[in-house]
Amino acid sequence: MPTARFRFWPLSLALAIALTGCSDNQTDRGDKTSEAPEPPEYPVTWRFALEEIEGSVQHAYAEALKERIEDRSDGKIEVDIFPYGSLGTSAQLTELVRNGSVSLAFASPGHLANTIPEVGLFTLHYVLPDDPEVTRQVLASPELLDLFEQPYARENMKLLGFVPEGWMAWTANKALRTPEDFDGQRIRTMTSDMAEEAFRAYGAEPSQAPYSQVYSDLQLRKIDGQSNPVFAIEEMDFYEVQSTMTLARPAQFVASVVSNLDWYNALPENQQQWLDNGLKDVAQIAWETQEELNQTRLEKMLEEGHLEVVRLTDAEREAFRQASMPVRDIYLERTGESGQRIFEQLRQLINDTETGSQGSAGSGDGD
Ligand code: 6CS
Repeated sequence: MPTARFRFWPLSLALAIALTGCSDNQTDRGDKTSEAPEPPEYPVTWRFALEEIEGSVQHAYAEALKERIEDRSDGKIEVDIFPYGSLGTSAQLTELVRNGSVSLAFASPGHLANTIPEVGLFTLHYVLPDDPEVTRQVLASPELLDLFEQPYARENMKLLGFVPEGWMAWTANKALRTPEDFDGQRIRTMTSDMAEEAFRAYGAEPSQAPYSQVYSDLQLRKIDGQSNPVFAIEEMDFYEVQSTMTLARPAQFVASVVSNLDWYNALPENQQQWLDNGLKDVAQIAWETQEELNQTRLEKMLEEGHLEVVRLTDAEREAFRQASMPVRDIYLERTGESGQRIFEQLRQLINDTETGSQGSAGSGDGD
């Protein structure tokens, strides 16, 4: 167990935070009895809950956002970062943001898709393009955020941005070169039904588990494999208890940054701007960070020699792409018109972006 880097104290802190309520935020919009709102008492603290530990892509993003917001607000806003292990599992973090106990949180679609079925889109394989520059542009586009605004708002969350964290890689105790290689493999997925479907389509026996449980389940052989970006496989030490990592580039790991919707809407204008501008500032930094972390940690694992790395050929990937097609129908059945609209518009957005960025960078394995 990666105890040196990861400790899990879900109940105590989560409870303390739930009891003390959300950040010490302003009342200037909520006080309906006074005509001129009281200026907020500064500094105001915003709590930011992460699904990943220190040193991760989410942590680098949160640190960069904290710096920008604290700078832009001249210290009037303080951002407190809670790395994974200090508050709870992804599902618990989503609850904390929905009930207003934390201001900001990461919420990965793989965990969120039971609550917001539309985000199950990001668990589908071979939907996002191969070209990393196109992917970056699509995920950063305001049009994509608009598509998901309502589904998040329905659950009292404000979608603030999508953060790509790199290609998903599969680890197991054998190479996974063909869909048949998945036959009977017990593969851990994130905690939504949609996340399981991608692997069921290959003949695997998927099961859901929180991130914090994956290492011990692999070590105890309760599961045979799992899927995560390379940087995470290294930092969560999964490579210690798996023999082989297969690079099939099936999907980007995409996280979303969210806040409580009422909290966001009640922010004074200047605070909303500090937040919105801070988010814009960090989008590019996040992209560069994930590229760097995925590359350097791949090199580190290769150097340590624990793990065999298998890169699939285009023909091998094509077999997985074919096998993954029925999962799109499952997504469309579960999301109805709303999912259909989002799926079609995403494809349109990809086409438009590809047309507009012909001649951009190559496949950028980074995986
Ligand atoms: O596999 C998971 O559950 C997690 N993986 C990453 C890289 N980030 C957060 C998520 O919870």
